[in-house]
Amino acid sequence: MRRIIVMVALLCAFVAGAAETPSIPAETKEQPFDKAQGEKDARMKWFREARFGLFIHWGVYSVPAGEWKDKKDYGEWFLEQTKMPVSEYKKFAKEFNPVKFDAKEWVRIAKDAGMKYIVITSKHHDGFGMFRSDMTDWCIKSTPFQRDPLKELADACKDAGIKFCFYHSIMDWHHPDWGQLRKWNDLAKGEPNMDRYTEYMKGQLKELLTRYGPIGIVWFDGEWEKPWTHERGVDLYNYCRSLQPDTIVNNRVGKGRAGMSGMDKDKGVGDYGTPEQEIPPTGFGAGVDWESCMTMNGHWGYNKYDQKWKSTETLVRNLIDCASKGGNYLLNVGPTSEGLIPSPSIERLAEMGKWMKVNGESIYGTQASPFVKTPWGRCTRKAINSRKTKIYLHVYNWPADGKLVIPGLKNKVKRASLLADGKALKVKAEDSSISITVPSEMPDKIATVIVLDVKGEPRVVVNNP
Ligand code: H79
Repeated sequence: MRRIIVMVALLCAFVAGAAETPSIPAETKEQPFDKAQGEKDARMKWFREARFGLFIHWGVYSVPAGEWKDKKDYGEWFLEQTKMPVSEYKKFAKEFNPVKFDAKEWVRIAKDAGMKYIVITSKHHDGFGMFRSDMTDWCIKSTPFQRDPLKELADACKDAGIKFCFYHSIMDWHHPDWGQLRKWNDLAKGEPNMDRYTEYMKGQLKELLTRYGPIGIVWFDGEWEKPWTHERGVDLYNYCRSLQPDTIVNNRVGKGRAGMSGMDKDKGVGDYGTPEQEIPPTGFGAGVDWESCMTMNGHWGYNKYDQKWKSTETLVRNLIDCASKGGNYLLNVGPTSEGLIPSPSIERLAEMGKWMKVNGESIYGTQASPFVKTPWGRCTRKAINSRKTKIYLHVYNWPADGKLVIPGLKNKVKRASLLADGKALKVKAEDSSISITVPSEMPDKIATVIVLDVKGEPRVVVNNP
């Protein structure tokens, strides 16, 4: 069923003609009530409303901070890329002592940015556990730090009303039983055994899903190597939900992911699609959940040389772009080995928060744009009740003549206003378009949001120019 939905959605996306089209209309077909779908809708509710989350890539790779010998471009893939013997890599754990880590402060930074959930690496591909695990010493217990950062974050999230989630790598370069054993894993003896490995991973997941309170999402990754199979994915999905029935599991638990575009091509498992470092050219229609994860510079894990930061304008517009297509934006930070989020990240998150404080209503709990094309920017919408819809126009290109034209909208517009100050704007219905008189200066250079109050469901002429 899911496979069919995704295929149809992809076909629609293809027909709609990728690059310029911000979204395809969300089709709502009358269907008999489906119990499994109803259960999923209830479980996904917070995720669909949240729209914005913080990704945190933190591990012992933050000690070398991206540099080794004559290269300065490493991140969380340090171990695989340098091919350092695992026995040598272990020294970074001994040097990992993030005494400046302050869970409450990290959660405050996320919350003030307008984020509703935090996904942190409990274990990345190097296998190192950022929590106190009873299953292995290759975890925070072997560092001078000794504290449990995940526990501290889980508690701080609970206090702040933020959903706490973790990223857990399936691939493990350290564990001797991961089926694709690295030559430079000098500590591994004997033949790898995937059944044993799966038991180990389940043991850690049991710790994570029973000791840290309610977990919003289990965010798997590293599923693409051969030893991982569809059957193991199905089993792991069921295992996570047997421990916490309400938890959401991403599609990287299984083998269905179509590369970096992140949606299922076939044999999908998991609750939602995970585009990585890209935002899909169009949405996928109602009922297909997804979240684009992206870095703020060019790395996930901390790299002290990478100062190629995206602008606040780009970051806010990426968030809007995701929302306008019915998806979430999971924005990454890579903290240092001292336990600090880099200040350029903090500054940008604070600026995003300023925009969200004024305009958050146009993001949270919204649905994809009803328009095929919006040349002036992006659009989201929210059904207020069966008779009322709010349409949010996110304007990037301010009209030079002071008239913003919305072609193809058939509904009667009861009111148009600036979201920032609620001031009414003059609306004129023309033949097949609506024209709004706007201030001559663009009030918010990042994106100015105009709200249209319309009667009923949005009705848009398809193929509007
Ligand atoms: O944790 C961050 C990265 O370390 C991790 N995912 C984000 C969230 C990541 N792993 N790999 N990559 C990023 C890039 C890898 C891409 C490839 Fe493949 C792996 C190319 C071929 C195998 C996955 C499977 C993408 C295409 C096919």
